[in-house]
Amino acid sequence: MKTFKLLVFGALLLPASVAGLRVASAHSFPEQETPSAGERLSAPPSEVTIKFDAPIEKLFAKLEVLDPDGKPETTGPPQVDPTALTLSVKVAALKPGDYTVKWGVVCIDSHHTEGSYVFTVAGGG
Ligand SMILES: [Cu+2]
Repeated sequence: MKTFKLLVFGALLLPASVAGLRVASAHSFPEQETPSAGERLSAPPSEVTIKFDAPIEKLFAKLEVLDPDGKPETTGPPQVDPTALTLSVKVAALKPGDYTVKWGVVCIDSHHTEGSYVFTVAGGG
């Protein structure tokens, strides 16, 4: 009889944890990147912007732009717009080369997502 009760308890717990996982999948992922991943620009951008598909927490938002040597090229802290969907950062005058954008955000239900991508500033001539 004791064993039967334990089995019933276990069967009740399982669907609850599966439902929990479904809720947890509502994370913030990039919807639009400017410059976009793999883009080759003829003129250097003045800022890098990522629009997310779900609101992000301002306090934990990170956005870095690294030059080919891994040196940061941002000229200020990342900004989150009032809709909490867009993260942007100003960058220095970028020389031709490949630049890595690294982002990390926490969505409003506290889940962390992060990623990186590369864009290229084309050389003159
Ligand atoms: Cu989430």
